[in-house]
Parts: sequence; structure tokens; C-alpha cells
Amino acid sequence: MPVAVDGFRHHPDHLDPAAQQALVRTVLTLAGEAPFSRYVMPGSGRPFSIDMTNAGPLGWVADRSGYRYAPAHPGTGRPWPPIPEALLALWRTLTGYRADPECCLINLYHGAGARLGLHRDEDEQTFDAPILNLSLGDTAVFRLGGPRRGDPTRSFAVTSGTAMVFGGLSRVCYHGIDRILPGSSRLVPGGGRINLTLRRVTPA
Ligand SMILES: O=C(O)CCC(=O)C(=O)O
Ligand SMILES: [Mn+2]
Repeated sequence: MPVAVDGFRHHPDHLDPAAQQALVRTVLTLAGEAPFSRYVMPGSGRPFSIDMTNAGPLGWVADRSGYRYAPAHPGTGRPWPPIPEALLALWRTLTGYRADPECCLINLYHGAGARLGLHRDEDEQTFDAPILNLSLGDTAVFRLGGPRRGDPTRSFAVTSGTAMVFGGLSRVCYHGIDRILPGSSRLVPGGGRINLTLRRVTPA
């Protein structure tokens, strides 16, 4: 474990190559129903450097007016597709949480400029449940800090097939993606990294 923060668990190679391939296919099918969008940041309207979509009853969305959870895709107006059974099974095994996740945010990082600034996941109504984070494709440089923005941070590489669980104190810790290492994996067609972030949004 590269980082010791209460409640944080890092499982490199949790998904074998066949499971990783199957998940990529699943994500591409989902993206056929709920296309990836390039959200913009509240206020500034500056675009993110990654593409996002969701599965589950609630999807995380961002626009000029803020960050929130919404039951439908902002572009198509259709409900998000259900969270695939394989992901629910991973959630149940790895988190042991008493209720299923309501959101699977799907992040697609492509190219040298793709990153995600330091932030906390705090748009949920409850921080009771852990967050499950799955990585597919190119290696990412993940940064993890503490519960306050000024706390020291560390970075470590996260490779394809890795599962990370953010429970306990780590649930409210700042984190982000400094960059990906383009070309470090051939898993994702066209290159890049897919991250799946599974969250409980409402109290169970
Ligand atoms: O890509 C990652 O591993 C982190 C994603 C993340 O922190 C988020 O979507 O809130
Ligand atoms: Mn996050």
C-alpha cells in the first residue's frame, strides 16, 4: 500500500485482463446509450479536460450553475442506464456496504492534458458509504491528501485493473489525477484511461 490513510484500501491487479476487457466493452456499450460529455466548471464555464458519463439512478453532472446529481443525461434527457451487475458485484465484495451504489461515474482520460484537479467528493447527501474506484487502461498518477485542502499530499501510480476503496477518513480526503501516462496500456480502444467511480448518493 503506497499510502496509509484510515479507511483507504488499494488493490492493484484486482481485475484480471479478461475482466478488464469485459468492463471496457461494458463501458463502451453504456456510452452508446448515454454518450460521454465534456462538462464545464461552475462559474468559469471552463471545460474539464476529461469526458464523463454515468450509469445508475443518479448521475453526477456539472454545468455553469453547479455540481449535482441528476436522474437523466443532460444531453439526451433519458435516464442513465442501470449500473451493470458486474460492477454491483464488485461493490458488494469490496465495500461490504449494506446498500448498492446509486451512481457509477465514468471518467475518460485521453491524451497528455487529461487531468482532474484536487477535490473532495462532497455532492452526496451521505459520506457514510465508501467510494469504489476502478481503473482501466493507461496508468494514472493519483494524488491523495488529507481532509483539508492544505494538508500534505502524496502521488502514486494507479495501473489498469486496480480497485481502490475510500472509506473511513479517506472518504473525505482531497484527491485528484495529476496526469495519465499515454500509451502505457493498450486496453482502451484509441488509448486512454477509463475510471469508474461508484458512489452512494442518498442515505441507505
Ligand atoms: O479518475 C480517478 O481515479 C479519480 C476520479 C475522481 O476522483 C472523481 O471522479 O471524483
Ligand atoms: Mn473524486
